[in-house]
Amino acid sequence: MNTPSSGDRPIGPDFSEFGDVEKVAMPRVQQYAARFLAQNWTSIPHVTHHDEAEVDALEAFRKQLSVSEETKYTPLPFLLKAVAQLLLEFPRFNASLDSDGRHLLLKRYVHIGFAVDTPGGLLVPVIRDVDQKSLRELAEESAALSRQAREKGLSLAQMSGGCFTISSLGSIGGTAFTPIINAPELAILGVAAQRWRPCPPQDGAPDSIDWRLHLPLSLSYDHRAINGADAARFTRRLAELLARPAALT
Ligand code: CAO
Repeated sequence: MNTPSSGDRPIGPDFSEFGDVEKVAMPRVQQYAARFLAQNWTSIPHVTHHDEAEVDALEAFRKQLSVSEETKYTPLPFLLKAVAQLLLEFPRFNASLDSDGRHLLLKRYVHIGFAVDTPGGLLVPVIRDVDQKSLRELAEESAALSRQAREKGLSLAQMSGGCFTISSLGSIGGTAFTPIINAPELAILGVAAQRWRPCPPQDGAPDSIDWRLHLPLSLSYDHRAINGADAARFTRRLAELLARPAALT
């Protein structure tokens, strides 16, 4: 039962008036993330732009690669590879706001973080120089970092220096969400679960339907530095790159 003592001031209602309550400690990672997320959510003017990519070819290609090679390919390494290319094409997404409020600091390196759901809370390992790594290297490094995050945790150095973050909830589900920007980064890509949708046939044949696989994309950006048109161009180009997966190796 939660009975506040002197010095233990409740910040909300005393729920014990309504029934039994158990007080449990939040894991340290969660406590740290809570402070960081609250600060970012309240200090950054977020907008989330939603789009989707057709990924039939990507799905077939990654399954074929997973069979022919020993490495397992999920959509994540393809996203890392495509986003790395986009960060070079759209330098504003690979930047931070200068503290003087009048400049952008454009980064000449491409380090990308990705959110990992661990029993203790959310961790974000950063893969360095993603633009210089092969698809296979990215598949292996992201799998190794996810495993380490869940089993042993990560050092601060492994979670520092990111330019952009990817948060993929695709293996769990959902249609879209609003990821919170990982400051001092300016944007974060949320990915939900891919799903088959009926579409008009590409050859225009009447009375027929094509089923195509769609990957939902949710791009949150800092509106102080990035405009909606930039975000729409970014996700459209991402969809183009994901539609030609063989070029992403
Ligand atoms: N749609 C459908 N299936 C997907 C998918 C998507 N968008 N993305 C991945 N999958 C599939 C994978 O292909 C794999 O299936 P197969 O074994 O059949 O190939 C399965 O889901 C499991 O994938 P995974 O989770 O092991 O690997 P991953 O590379 O897709 O993701 C990681 C790794 C670390 C991103 C993920 O495990 C994770 O922790 N996600 C949660 C991140 C999170 O909590 N974000 C929220 C932050 S905001 O609060």
